[in-house]
This record gives sequence, C-alpha cells and structure tokens, in this order.
Amino acid sequence: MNKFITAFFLGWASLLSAQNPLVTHMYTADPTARCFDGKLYVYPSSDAVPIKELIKANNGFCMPGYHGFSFEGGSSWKDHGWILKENDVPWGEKDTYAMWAPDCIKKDGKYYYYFPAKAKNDNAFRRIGVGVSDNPMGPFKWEKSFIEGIQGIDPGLFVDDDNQAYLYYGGGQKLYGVKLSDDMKSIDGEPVEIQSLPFGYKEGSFLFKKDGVYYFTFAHVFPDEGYTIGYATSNNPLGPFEYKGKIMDNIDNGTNHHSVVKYNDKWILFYHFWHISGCNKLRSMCADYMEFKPDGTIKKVVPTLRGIGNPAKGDTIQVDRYNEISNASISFVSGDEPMGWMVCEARTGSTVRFNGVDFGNGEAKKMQARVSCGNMGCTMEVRIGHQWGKVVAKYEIKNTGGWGKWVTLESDILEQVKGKQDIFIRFFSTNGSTKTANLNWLLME
Ligand code: FUB
Repeated sequence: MNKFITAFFLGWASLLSAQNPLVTHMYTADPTARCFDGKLYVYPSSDAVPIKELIKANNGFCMPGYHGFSFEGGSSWKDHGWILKENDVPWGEKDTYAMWAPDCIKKDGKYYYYFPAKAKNDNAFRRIGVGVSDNPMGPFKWEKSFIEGIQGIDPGLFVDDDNQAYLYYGGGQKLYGVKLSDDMKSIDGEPVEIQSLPFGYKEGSFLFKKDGVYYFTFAHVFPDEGYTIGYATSNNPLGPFEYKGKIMDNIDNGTNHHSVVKYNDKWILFYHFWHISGCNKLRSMCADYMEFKPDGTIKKVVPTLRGIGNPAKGDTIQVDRYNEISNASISFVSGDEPMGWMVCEARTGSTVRFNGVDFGNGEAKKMQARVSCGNMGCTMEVRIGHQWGKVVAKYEIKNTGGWGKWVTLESDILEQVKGKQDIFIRFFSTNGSTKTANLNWLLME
C-alpha cells in the first residue's frame, strides 16, 4: 500500500453508523444507490489525496477504485471492501487513479457493475467497462475489453418494465443514452444525444421512472451559478425530454453527482459534499429525502446533516447531525477521540433536537453519552417529543480532565419509550460556569 493510499484511509470499521455524511472512515463520492430485493446498497467512487503528477490528467481527482456499501438498518452502513481497484481493470492503463463515477444494476437475477477507466493505447478520455456477479457486492467477473462504440464518463443504468436496459453516459455539453444488448455487455443501436437540456457543462446522468414518467436527472453547471442537479422528463426513455428545473441548487461542492432511489416507500437523493476534508477533491457521500409535488415535479432538496436513517439500539446517535440546535454549535472532535464532530459551546439551557430515534419496542435499558468537560460540570438531560418532554436519560457531568478528555457515561432509560421519537438534549450548568459539556454521541443499549 503506498503512502497516498494510506492517507486515503482515515481509520477502519466494517460497520459504520452515521447520518450525513454516510461514512467517515474513507472518502466516497458519486454515490449510486440501488434497492435490490428490498435492501439498500450504495456504489460510490472513492477519493484519495491527489498525487501531484496526476492532478492535471484527472482534473485534480485521485480515484483508486470502488468500495460497496449496504444499509444495515437503523443508521448503519456496512463497508464490503473493494469491488474493483484501478490496476485490476483488464483493459485499463495502470496507475492512472482515474476511476470516476460507477453504477450497478440488476437484470435477470444478475448484477452488472459499470465503471469508467482510462484504456491502454487509446485516445479516449475514458471508456466504460462492465463486470457481472451473482451478488450485489460481488465478486464481479470483469470483461476483458471495454464496451465498444461509446466513450465518456459517468455510466448510469436503467432497466425498463419490459426488461430493456439502457446506458446513459457522457460529460461536457452532451449526454447520451443507448439501448444495451441482452448480454448487458454491448450496445444495441446507435447512441442518442439527450435533447432539450439547457446549455452548460453536464455529467452524472441518472434515469428513473415514476408513474410512467421517465425522469432524466443530471449534474449541470449553469455558467453563473456552478454545479446544480437538474432534471427533465419524457414518456420515452431516450426522450425527447423537457427540462423541468433543479433538484438541488449549487451547494459549492465543486461537483455534484447524485442518484435517486425509492426505499421503504420513500424517495431518497444521494449526493456528495466535502464536510470532512474541507477540500472538494476529497468528498463524502450523503443522502436526504426527496419529495414530489402532486403534479409529479420534484421539490428541491436542501442538504441536511441529519440525513436519512433512524438510529436504534446499538447505533451511535450522532447528535452533531441535528435537526435543530439552539445556543450551541458543532465542530470537529477535539483531543484523544477518533475523528468526527461534536456538539460544543453548549450553555445553560442549550438544546439539540434530533428527530426519529427508533426506540423499537422499548427494549433498550441504558443510554450512553460520550462527553468531555473542562469546566465545573453540568447536568445533561435527554427528553422526548418536546424540550420540556419526559426525561428519558440524565447525566451528572463532572470535569473530565479537559475539553479534549472524553469519557463514556451511562444512564438508565428512566421511562420506557417505544417507536420513533424526536429527542431533545438539554444542558444545564451546575456551578454557574458558562460552557457546560461537549457531547460526541449517544448510544442506546
Ligand atoms: O468523481 C469524478 C467525477 O466528478 C465524476 O465522474 C463526475 O460525475 C464528478 O462527480
């Protein structure tokens, strides 16, 4: 493992619990989410610290390959490890770190994984390759050659109700769609340019169907606005489409690559941002709920830290990814704690609201709190439903040895609670000190 790849790993855990971003142990971008047989999977690319000599060739990105993730319930994502590393592409040029956005789709009981890579002895910017597997997370058997007749980035797949598969791709002023042959490894007919999209740089094609309408969604750079996510609709998978507007405004993320999935009757938009690194070439995948208006148009999604998922017994509740906060703030965790964020600067009466904690049938008996305090101490309460709702956990926090010294405190769950609940964490100074305590996470057990 070279030093650049080492820098790519921020730590390791195979089961991760998070709100937004979805995982924090590595950088992940371009997330394509898929629901296969009721289970949610995400296929992102990965970002590593850019290698100087390659920056120009790769527009600043350094992308060594792909991990795959599955949603394990609550708010836990499982990292299944490498799906494909760049030097394992049979037709790929070596050491290019050019593995941009991938996709995976199921057809006739098999899983097909598509990815762009730089091909050996070839002038195209990127070619698109494919592998097949019996399982959503692989191992995939990679085709010896790229798909003939197309070139470009960002493969986006769609299988229609009649089982016909389509591949969308491209980047620049033009995006394309083409039918795939039954074997899913070659194209069937000529690619069609997707018509009637507004002027400007485009990439990240992703098509889904709802109520008989085809929604062609794409990343779009308005010259005076930056990266947005736009969409156009049609009654045909290859168009002509009519541009309908934006799903997400420019959020200053440098690029915005997305996908849309319906999971448990809710629509979810996956996208990326660069919360952890502060650098838009080291991105992290995120997800937020997306809604439709009665006329079928899409309500703009505003990114949140809270994201999706309902932490349950055994999941850490990342309270720094709150729904509402008053009289406190968040920042990177200080001191001897693994990387992440914390609630800090909490004063007496500060409240953090976190919606949708899943208390199940009330089986959890304890709630842990990971806290630090460099002051005189405070009381911290967890209340239900309202800032003055029932107290379900209570902690007397003493000076822990400094703001960077962390301890885990435990409280009994004081009142049995069931189902999904909004919790309110409240801080009260005991000795008149201004700052009360820092809080990293809560955990029901
Ligand atoms: O991640 C590299 C490239 O940036 C992707 O292929 C594009 O969609 C953009 O996110």
